[in-house]
Amino acid sequence: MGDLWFQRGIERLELAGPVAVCGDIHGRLDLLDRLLAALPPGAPLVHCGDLVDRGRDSRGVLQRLIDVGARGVRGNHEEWLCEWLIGRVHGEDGAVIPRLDAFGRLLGEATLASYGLDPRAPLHELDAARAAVPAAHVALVAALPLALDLVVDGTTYWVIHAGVADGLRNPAGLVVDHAAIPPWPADPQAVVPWLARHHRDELLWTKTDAAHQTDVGRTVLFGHVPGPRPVDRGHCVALDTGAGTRWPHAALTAVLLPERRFVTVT
Ligand SMILES: [Mn+2]
Repeated sequence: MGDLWFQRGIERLELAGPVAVCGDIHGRLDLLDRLLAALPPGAPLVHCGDLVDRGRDSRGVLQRLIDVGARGVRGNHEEWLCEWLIGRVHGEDGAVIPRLDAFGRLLGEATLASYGLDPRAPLHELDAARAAVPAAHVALVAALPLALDLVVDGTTYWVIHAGVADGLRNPAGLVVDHAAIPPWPADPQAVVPWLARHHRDELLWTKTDAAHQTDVGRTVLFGHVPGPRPVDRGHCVALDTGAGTRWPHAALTAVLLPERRFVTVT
């Protein structure tokens, strides 16, 4: 695998409806199973990434997604898992850094526990324990693209974990006007491929809700920013309803395409 997964960009996926596209799952196998039971029989499942961490059963979620043949994209939480699996959790100076301290215990802790590993074990022990992750799970995570060019019954959508923010963010988190960043593509349909090539972190990390998503000429289905309910604004659909958060109303939501009907389970 090596560098390959850092270069993985866009995949095209053509399906017949109904197709379900779900938001962040974050280890909530219970919600995933409830959602699968609530979907039209045989409807393919596509996910927006952030499959692991936070909830109790990251391992179970990955296995279920394999079992049902789900497709989807990489979330920022899979990014960490990828880096650990190939021994790339390094600091700026190249030294291996304690992943939990460095990432505020958000990335990896619950995932490691679901594989029977002690997230507080010394780093060398954890690194030696990578074999606890089944090869099929490694393959699933490694194969996740940054964006899915999804076609359902002839209509095209983008599936992107963080969506497409209405401006690139500088390191301080401030919006930089698109026009100030040449060569921002003039053709809206070229924006996502351009971001995947030049600013991939925008598609994985930038936190913007549905009110701050740019129009790239087709509907963008995204997760990453939990909200109390899914939002369909036409050019974008926000699907993260808090699975894996401690909210009392934490829910998992999918939108059924092409009719754009939401299915939410709690
Ligand atoms: Mn998330």
